[in-house]
Amino acid sequence: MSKYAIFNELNGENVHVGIVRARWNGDITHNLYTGAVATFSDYGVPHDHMRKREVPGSFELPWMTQSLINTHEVDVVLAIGCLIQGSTPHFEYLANAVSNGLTTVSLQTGIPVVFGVLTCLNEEQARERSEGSHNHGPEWAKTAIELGNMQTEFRS
Ligand code: RBF
Repeated sequence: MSKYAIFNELNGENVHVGIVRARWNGDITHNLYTGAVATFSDYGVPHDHMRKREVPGSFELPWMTQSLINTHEVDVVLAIGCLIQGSTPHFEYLANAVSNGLTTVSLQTGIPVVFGVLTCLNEEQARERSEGSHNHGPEWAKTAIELGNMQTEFRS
């Protein structure tokens, strides 16, 4: 039995997606991002339906997500970041702010937001979740396609 979501057939050709990547822990978020973009393409999301943005760190993800939504050019946003616990409580503050921020943006705008933020105790955990067949980027992209299609149905 898989603990991960099973996806039914996905077709991304009508989905407009925003993809926001935080540059902190940049090797990790780069892998997550490239895995996600490749999967969007594999499932038919045209390149000109992808709005790509970068921000310095995860704390900035909610604001950029909201800004993309305000353009009315996206049906769904995938926000990608990687928080790695340090020796201060900063990690908890950031993780709370980012998860609450993305939830608030999604519920206040009515546009689905995919939580593509790894919260890891160390770099090894982050690598495990962003490399090879364990890369979470592709799975988040599939989630975004499913939700983007639902969103366009609600609108029509
Ligand atoms: N941003 C991340 O995306 N991941 C992190 O692990 C991370 N750790 C941080 C630790 C400290 C002590 C500070 C000051 C910032 C960190 N940030 C991290 C950056 C944060 O998300 C944001 O970009 C900056 O605080 C500027 O608003």
